[in-house]
Formats: sequence, structure tokens, C-alpha cells
Amino acid sequence: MGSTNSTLLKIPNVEVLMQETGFSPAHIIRLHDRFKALDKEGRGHLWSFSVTKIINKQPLCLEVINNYVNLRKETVDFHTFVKILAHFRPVDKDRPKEPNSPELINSRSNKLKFAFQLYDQDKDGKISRDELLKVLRAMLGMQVTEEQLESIADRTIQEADLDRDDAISFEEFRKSLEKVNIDHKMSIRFLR
Ligand SMILES: [Ca+2]
Ligand SMILES: [Ca+2]
Repeated sequence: MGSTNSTLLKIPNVEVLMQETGFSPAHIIRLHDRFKALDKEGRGHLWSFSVTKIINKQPLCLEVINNYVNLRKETVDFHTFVKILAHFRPVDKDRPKEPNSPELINSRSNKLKFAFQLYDQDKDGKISRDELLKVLRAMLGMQVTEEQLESIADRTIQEADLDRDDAISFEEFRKSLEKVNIDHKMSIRFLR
């Protein structure tokens, strides 16, 4: 227990972080170890990281997350790192939500918002065809030709774009995923 506490004590605002993300002390310590292993030069932030390397599992969206940092050209400190991963924490079905507690990062609507942000790189509230293409390219890479990518992008926009402005708003995005089990697709078991 002694070493456990000392790791936690080294993390600033760790209590807030646990509250916001719903991660247990054991999760936080494990993620901190992973973070330190990735941050070889000890700078306290990462330029990029591969979630697949961290978790060894590949739900649908993970390839996208792997490119998250690269596309944004922002660095990721430990808190951001934990918060990114917290979106993938499965919902605790046996732990009822306390009435006044803030919405957890891993709620369905936050998972959707996070996924939307991955696409909406210029943060104008809409996914443009170019943005969609960028993510598809990162996700599918070499497996498909540029022509196929463009046709997937066009089809995706056509299906989701209800107001015909050639872009996907958050509302359109949410509607197009209404029947998808986001919790299942965006969940990772962090501890066995
Ligand atoms: Ca955009
Ligand atoms: Ca639209």
C-alpha cells in the first residue's frame, strides 16, 4: 500500500481526476506507469501515443484515437491522457449514479461528443468532407484506394446530412448513431 500511495501523491489533483474519470486508484496507478513508460524523456507530456499499444485491444474506434494527437498537433500531459482513455471506461451498471454527481466522462453523450471531436478537427461544430476524409485515411490507410475513401466519405455525408449543407453537425452525427451501441463500441476493459 505504501508505494501505491506514493505514486498517487505524485500526481497533482489526483482526487479530481479520479472523480471526473471514475477511474479507481489502481487504474490511475496503472495508467501512470504506462504514461511514464511512453514518456521516455520524462518531459511530462507526449507528442503522440498509440492506444492500441496501451490496451492490446482494438474496438472499432481505436485506430482513430491512435491518430488523435497526431492530427491535432497538441501534446498530451498525464491528466489529458487519463481523460482521453476515460471515455472508453465501460459504464458501471452495478454502481448507481448518485443524484447530484456530475456526468461522468464515459456517459453515452460524452462518448459521442468525444468521437465527434475526433472528426471535427477545426472545432467549428461540423464535420466537413475533408475532415471525414482525413480520419478515414488514418483509419483505413493502405487498405483502400483514395477513390474508395472518397466514395465512403460521400456516402457517409449523404446519409447523415439532414440539412444538406454538405457537413455533419453534432446533432446529425448523434442521430446517425442512434441505433448504435456506443457503450459497447467505445469500451475497453482496463483491468481484468
Ligand atoms: Ca469542422
Ligand atoms: Ca448537415
